Amino acid sequence: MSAPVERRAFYDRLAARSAAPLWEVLAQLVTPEPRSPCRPHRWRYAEMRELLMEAGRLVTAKEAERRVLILENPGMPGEARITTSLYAGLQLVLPGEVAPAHRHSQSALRFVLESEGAHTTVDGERIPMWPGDFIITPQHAWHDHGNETSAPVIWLDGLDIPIVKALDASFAEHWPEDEQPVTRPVGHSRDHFARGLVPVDWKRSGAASPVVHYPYAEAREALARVAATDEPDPCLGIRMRYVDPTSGDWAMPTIGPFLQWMPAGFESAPYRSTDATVYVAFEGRGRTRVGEVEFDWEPKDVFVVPSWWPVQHVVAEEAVLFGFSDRPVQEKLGLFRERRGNR
Ligand code: 1HN
Repeated sequence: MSAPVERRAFYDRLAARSAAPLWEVLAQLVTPEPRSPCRPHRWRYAEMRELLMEAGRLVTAKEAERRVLILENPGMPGEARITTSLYAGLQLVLPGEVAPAHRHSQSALRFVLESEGAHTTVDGERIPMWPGDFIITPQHAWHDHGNETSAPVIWLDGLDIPIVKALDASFAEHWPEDEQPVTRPVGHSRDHFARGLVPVDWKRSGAASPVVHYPYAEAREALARVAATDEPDPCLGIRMRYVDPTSGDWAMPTIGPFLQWMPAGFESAPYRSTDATVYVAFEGRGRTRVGEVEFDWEPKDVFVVPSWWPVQHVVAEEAVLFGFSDRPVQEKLGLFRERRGNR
């Protein structure tokens, strides 16, 4: 019997014992650098918005529980992933609708794209949603969404679904009514934790920032003021991360959100990092090259950069990008790496 045939027969006997030869797969398991099925991709907001409105005619928010179009990475179709570790979707709540209250192990972020004052309620705090607001739904926080305005509300959801799935740690439950009771005034979490003071005996209970609402008006002013004094990073412009003010750590344990300001005419130097990153072009216009792939973007377009793919932006109009990745996880595991320039 020739060696390959003998080996094949041996592998079959291994498989029958739920075993396999490492030497056949080692090179795919331990790669010299990240090799991901994730692909660079851009979703045009104008196209996605039309599809979302069509979804609005086909299914109610209540029937759907969450009326969301999942942004599926084209390299991983059917897997509800935008990167290997993260989920993203576009959610619509029409005037008069409620997305019913539930809670789960997965953490969520919302980045508001269109709203005239619709709301989400997180653990009894009703949060008014305005364009550019960043909102956290920590793990196991009760949350429902509502729209008592006359305009649709649309936001980008980012969740750590693939991380929780990889760890088989998912629990979820429904609140007995559509909406949870509002037990805290508007601004409650900001009043307690985002003004440089915290209640003296407060003890952390969850893993996320106790601040659940980061309004765009404040963030945008901070970016503008910092940009007026600081030199933009050649790769990242003025990039600032959303922080838990009580710890200085990322605002969420599994997802690292940030804003990135870049002036008109800015051409970023090549940059790569191990955290595949989802971007929303919230203000401005430009083009981004990711390896050999290039796309232009305008307000509210979403794009994704896979792990270790070199990225470069060319900014036509002063831009603010919102972004998020699994960087907090990678940092805590000692896995995060970045490389600046063309090395
Ligand atoms: C979820 O709870 C929301 O609360 C959105 O808006 C998307 C995707 C999977 C699982 C839970 C929301 C979700 C989700």
